[in-house]
Amino acid sequence: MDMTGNKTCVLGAGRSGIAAAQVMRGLGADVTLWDGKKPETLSEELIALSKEGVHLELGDAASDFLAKMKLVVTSPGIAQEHPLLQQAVLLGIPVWSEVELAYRLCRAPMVAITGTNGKTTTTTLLGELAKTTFAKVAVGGNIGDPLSLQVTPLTENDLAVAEISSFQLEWVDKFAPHVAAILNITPDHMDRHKTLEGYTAMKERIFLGQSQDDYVLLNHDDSGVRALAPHCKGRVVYFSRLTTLDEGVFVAKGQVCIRWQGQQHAVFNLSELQIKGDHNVENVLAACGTAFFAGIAPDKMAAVLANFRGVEHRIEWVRAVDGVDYYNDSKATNPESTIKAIEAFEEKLLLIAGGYDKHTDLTPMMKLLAQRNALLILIGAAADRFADAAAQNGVVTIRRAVDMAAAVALAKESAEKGQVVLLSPACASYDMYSGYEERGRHYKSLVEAL
Ligand code: UMA
Repeated sequence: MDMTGNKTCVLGAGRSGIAAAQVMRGLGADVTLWDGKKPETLSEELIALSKEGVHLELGDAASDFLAKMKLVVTSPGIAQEHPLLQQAVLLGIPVWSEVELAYRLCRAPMVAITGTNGKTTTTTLLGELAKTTFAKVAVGGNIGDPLSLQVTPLTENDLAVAEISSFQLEWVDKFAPHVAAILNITPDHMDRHKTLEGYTAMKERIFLGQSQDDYVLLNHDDSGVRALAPHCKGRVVYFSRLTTLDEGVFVAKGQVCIRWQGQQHAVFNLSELQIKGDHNVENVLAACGTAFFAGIAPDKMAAVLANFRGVEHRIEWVRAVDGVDYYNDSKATNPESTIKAIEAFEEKLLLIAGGYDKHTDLTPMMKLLAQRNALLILIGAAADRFADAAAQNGVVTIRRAVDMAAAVALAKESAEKGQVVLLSPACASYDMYSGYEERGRHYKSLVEAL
């Protein structure tokens, strides 16, 4: 794509925005990068970008700079109601999310994964499966590495594997991955999308651009996801942990099976799977299914699946201290994700939870904690609401900690041999950290120091 001289504006100078600015500058565009941060907080990276010719607009800058733009590329963290986005729409300037930019630049076929939970594990596993077949595999998107930067070097013979969030789907237009998957949908990001319907409508944009030559994998076990089938433009393929399907990806006699166009492939014996929990079986099914439709032969999958040890911050074993196992599940930023982590353990749990409050319903999670007689240690801005919900739903032992260090110290003091300490916050981290990665690494460093 030649962007020579095109006046483009990127909103947000985080990971996505910096990547979009770099990529478009490389294509010859005249890029302005805007961020709400004050000019005095300029990072080294931004100083370098400005030296490369990217114009910076920082803080509550006058928004008249937008009028001259031919294109606006926005970061996922910026809400649709943001005045600059509203202004761009009023001025008739096309607005793309950073993943729309990535899609337009990507020469390779793309596989895109979305869902409320399990995206990162499925995307990572699919990336590993793809390496058995493609010379170059780019893995990016919500997983952390901005997609636009990852896909630029790819050719038609390579594969792009993308983790896509609902935020990234807000401003898509031509985005049409060859293979898409929706893992599950439960209420999340209600502060942004307001209703489950609004959130679901955003998620289904992952397949709305597809054609009959494309594939969309839907979780048959999730009624909300299954109900999206009539909206699909590509060929619908189901995956199911619970039901044997006439066609699709499912579990039979402990084996992952792919049945498609009259042929059945026994892919992998689940007894060899190293990652915990039923939710991870669903992630494996989705990864195998998307891999199959991306052109990866079923007989190449078993060795990768057997060696896969999961991803950082996702029910990640940190260490054992005095017979107590410590796990880091910092990526659990909503109650459903925390419920899955709780269900993955049989041992008595000491759960560290709380953080930035997304106002999700806490009842099922608290009921489960009460039933499991778990000890709950609360941190962060959501602690009051979590404590109320816990008490109302019968959680007996509720403790407060001023910060993560105090929470880990309290867990150490309270845990007995054979028990498990689990950080699985059910909240975003923005009240205390820059993201769940920083939160998880801080927790791990505290556990390492015990
Ligand atoms: N900003 C403003 N005004 C605003 C909002 C943000 O100026 O109203 C600026 C901030 O000052 C900051 C920048 O925008 O400088 C941050 O942009 P961003 O929030 O979009 O963050 P990025 O660093 O670009 O990271 C984004 C994703 N972040 C979000 O969706 C919130 C990352 O997902 C993603 O890994 C990264 O792009 C690369 O693709 C993180 C995330 O929390 C992991 N995702 C949510 C989730 O998984 O639940 C959706």
